[in-house]
Amino acid sequence: MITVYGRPPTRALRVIWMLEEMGLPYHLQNVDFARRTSDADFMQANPIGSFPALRDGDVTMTESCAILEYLGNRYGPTKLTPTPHDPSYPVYLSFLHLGEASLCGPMNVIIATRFYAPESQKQHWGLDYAIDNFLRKAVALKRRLGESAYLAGPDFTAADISCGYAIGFARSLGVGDRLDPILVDYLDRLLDRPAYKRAAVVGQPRP
Ligand SMILES: N[C@@H](CCC(=O)N[C@@H](CS)C(=O)NCC(=O)O)C(=O)O
Repeated sequence: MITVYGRPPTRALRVIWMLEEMGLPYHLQNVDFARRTSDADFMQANPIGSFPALRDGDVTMTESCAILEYLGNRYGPTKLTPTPHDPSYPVYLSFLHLGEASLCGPMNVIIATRFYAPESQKQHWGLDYAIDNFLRKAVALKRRLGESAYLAGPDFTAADISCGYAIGFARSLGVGDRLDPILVDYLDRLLDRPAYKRAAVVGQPRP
């Protein structure tokens, strides 16, 4: 059984969304975010202490977008992860990585500042830079979505999970009104997917 460490709204959401898209069974391992570095089982799965981690038999993995690629290739074939001979592969791979390396990663500083910085340091140049940097790079998505329905072409792929998560993350940080309408429309299309809707409530208390 596949075990996912971490839960929405952290980047574990990317992994759970992928599992839901693929219809694969999984177990969600509840780890308290605040105490995660004292959780021996979690720290063994992910020694750097970030969410998510994945355990699949003898395999342990970290890095949300690498896990998407693993799941598609290990349990595919699936259109969610185009393979190297597919003409869409280069653009797919670029956006799969762009979603984390260029979009989401730099936003950690926004989260950390908002929640953990002392009051006197909550407003600073680096924070505005991180937001402007995200918005400038998100233009690459807008340009691509002017050419095709999804980032890799006509089909939804793991690249959309990667970048869609990043745009949703930015919107949850209050940057929504600075997002281009094309990106807002794209995000709304992604969030309307049944697999996303199932993934987003995983681990939440039931009403
Ligand atoms: N590049 C990593 C980033 C992981 C990451 O930063 N996760 C956040 C939660 S969304 C976290 O655990 N932050 C605390 C930390 O890194 O110690 C990935 O995509 O999995």
